[in-house]
Amino acid sequence: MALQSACSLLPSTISIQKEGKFNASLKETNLAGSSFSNHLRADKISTLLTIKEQRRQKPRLSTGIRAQTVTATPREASPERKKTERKGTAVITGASSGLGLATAKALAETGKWHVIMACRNFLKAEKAAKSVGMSKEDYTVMHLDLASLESVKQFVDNFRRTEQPLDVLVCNAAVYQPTAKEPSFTAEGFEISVGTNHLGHFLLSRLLLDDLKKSDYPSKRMIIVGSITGNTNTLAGNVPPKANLGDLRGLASGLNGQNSSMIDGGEFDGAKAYKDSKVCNMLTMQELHRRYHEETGVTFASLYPGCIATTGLFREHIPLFRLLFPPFQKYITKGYVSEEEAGKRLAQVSLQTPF
Ligand code: NDP
Ligand code: PMR
Repeated sequence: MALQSACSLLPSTISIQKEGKFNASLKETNLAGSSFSNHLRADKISTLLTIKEQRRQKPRLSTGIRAQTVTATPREASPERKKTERKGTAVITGASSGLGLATAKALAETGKWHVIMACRNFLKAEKAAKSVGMSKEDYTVMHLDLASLESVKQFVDNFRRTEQPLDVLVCNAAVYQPTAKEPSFTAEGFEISVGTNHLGHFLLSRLLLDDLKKSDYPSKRMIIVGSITGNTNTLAGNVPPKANLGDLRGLASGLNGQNSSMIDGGEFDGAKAYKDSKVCNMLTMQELHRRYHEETGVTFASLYPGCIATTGLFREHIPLFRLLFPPFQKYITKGYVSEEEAGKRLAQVSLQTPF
C-alpha cells in the first residue's frame, strides 16, 4: 500500500529513473540558468526563468533572488493586461515561523491577498500571525500536517468547503533532522524528511492543481522552496553529505526503513534525506510545469531564497552549529539573508509582482 502510494505519487521522479542514475546536479543559478541534469535536458525539459521574464517587464525587481526552476511562458497574462478587482487567495504551508511567516506577512501587507496559513500547530500559527501584526481579515489558519497524507486530503476538503478560489500555492514547510541517528516516519510510514517535504507537498500540489486551474486570477502560481544545498554544482551543494537520488531503489522499496529509508537505498543520513527531498521538490515543479502549464495556465516554479540562517529549521542542529552558522553565512559565505528579505523574495516570486 505504502509502495503503491509512493509510486503513484511520484510520476516525475519515477520518470527520471528510466534515464538512469540521477546525481542531483541541479544548476544553482543567480537569476539565470534553470536547467537540470543532462538527463533531463535530453528529456526536452526546457525552462525560462520567470525572474528573467520579470526583469524584462519590471526592471526594478531585486537582483538578489536565486532561483532554480522558475518558468514562465507568454500564456500567462500579465497583471497589466488583465486586471482583477477581487483579493487573491494564497495558501502557504508552514506559515507559523521563519520564511513562511515572513511571506504570509509580506503578502498580507499588500492588502490584495488573503493568506491561508496551512499549519500543523494551529495555536502557534495564530500567535505567530499576531506577533507580526497581521490583521484578522487578511489571514485564516487551517490545519495541515504534511507528515500525514490523510491530513493533506483533509486540508484540501476543508479548503474546498470554504468555497474560496485558489490563486497561489506556496509549498514552504520543511523539516531538517541533521543529527538524527535513526530515521523517523510519517503517519503512512515514509521517512519523515522526504515524507513531509516532498511526498506531503507532492500530494497537496496534485490535489490543489484542480483548484488552481479553476482560478480566474491573472497570474496563477505554484511555488516550492528549493535549496542550494541540493545543487551539487555549487560549493554549498558539495558540502557532505551530498544530495543523490541514485537509481531511486530506496524510494521504490517504500522508504519505510525495512530495506532503506533513503531514496537511493543507502544508509540513513538525516542531512542527506533533507537535501534529497529538496532535489525532489525542485524536480517536481519543473516536471509539473512541463506537464501541466499549457493545459492549466499555472506557472510552477521553485526558489532558493538565500541562507536564512536564523530560522527554526536548524532547531535540531547542535548548539555550536546554531551559534556559528549565522555569522559564518553573514561574514564568510555572504549567503545570509534575513527572514524579512527572504519573505519578500518569496512573495514577489509567488505574485510575479515586485512591491
Ligand atoms: P522553519 O523551521 O522556521 O519553518 C518550517 C515550517 O514548516 C514551520 O512552520 C513548521 O511548523 C512547518 N512544518 C514542519 N513540519 C510540518 C508538517 N509536518 N506539517 C506542516 N508544517 C510543517 O524553517 P524555514 O523558514 O527556514 O524553512 C522554510 C523553507 O525554506 C523550507 O522549505 C526550507 O527547506 C527552505 N529553506 C530554508 C533555508 C534556510 O536557510 N533557512 C535555505 C533554503 C531553503 P512548526 O512551526 O509547527 O514547526
Ligand atoms: Mg552551507 C558559498 C557558500 C555557501 C552557501 C551559500 C551555503 C548555504 N553554504 C555555503 C558553504 C558552506 N557550508 C561551507 C564551505 C561549509 C563547510 C564549512 C558549509 C557547511 C554547512 C553545514 C554544516 N552549510 C550548511 C550546513 C547545514 O547544516 C545547512 C544545511 O545543509 O541544511 C540543509 C547548511 C546550509 N548552507 C547554506 C544553506 C542555505 C544551508 C541551509 C540549507 C537549507 O536550509 O536548505
